[in-house]
Amino acid sequence: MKPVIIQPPQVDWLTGAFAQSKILSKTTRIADLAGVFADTSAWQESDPRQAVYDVEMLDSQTSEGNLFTGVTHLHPGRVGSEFFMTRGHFHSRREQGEVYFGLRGTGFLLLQPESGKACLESVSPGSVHIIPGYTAHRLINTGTAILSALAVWPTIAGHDYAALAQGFSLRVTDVEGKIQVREVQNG
Ligand code: PAN
Ligand code: ZN
Repeated sequence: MKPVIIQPPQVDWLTGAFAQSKILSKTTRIADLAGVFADTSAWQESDPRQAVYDVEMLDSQTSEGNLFTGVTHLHPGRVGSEFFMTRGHFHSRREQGEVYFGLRGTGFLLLQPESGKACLESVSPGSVHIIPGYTAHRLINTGTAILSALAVWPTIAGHDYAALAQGFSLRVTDVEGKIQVREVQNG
């Protein structure tokens, strides 16, 4: 019997662009991120239609044991002095982890365990980030170009955004051209 050779999806490692497969896309704009940035008046004054990040995902089937593969393209920018970032989440199934791979741009992956101290990992092309279970995660773009990161996570993990309504405990801002990390209470 002739072996079947399948052409798998392709990703461009320099840009994170997928090719040759069915892609699901979602853009998150300033208007979608109420309560996410510390400076509420700066958020209100920002263009609500401005795209903050785009997520492109392979169309995988959700079932126990299956994995999602997606790329987040986080635009450069700030709300007030705070750098653009993803909303961030715990997985609904708290024990489920995830892996992020930095593709382009520079920034941080903010990791906040359910119990314990939050920390930042530097994201850059080639960086590998093992996100353990029970750990909320958020990307922050501290550069002037798009930050793109590839992620692989269990389809059953789910996203719990509500648990972080009070915010993460670290804020990353631009203070006169310098990156400043501040510890805060309740976001
Ligand atoms: C990522 C994130 C993506 C967007 O694919 O979902 O970066 O961030 P938010 O979901 O916090 O808006 C992931 O971590 N999936 O589990
Ligand atoms: Zn996740």
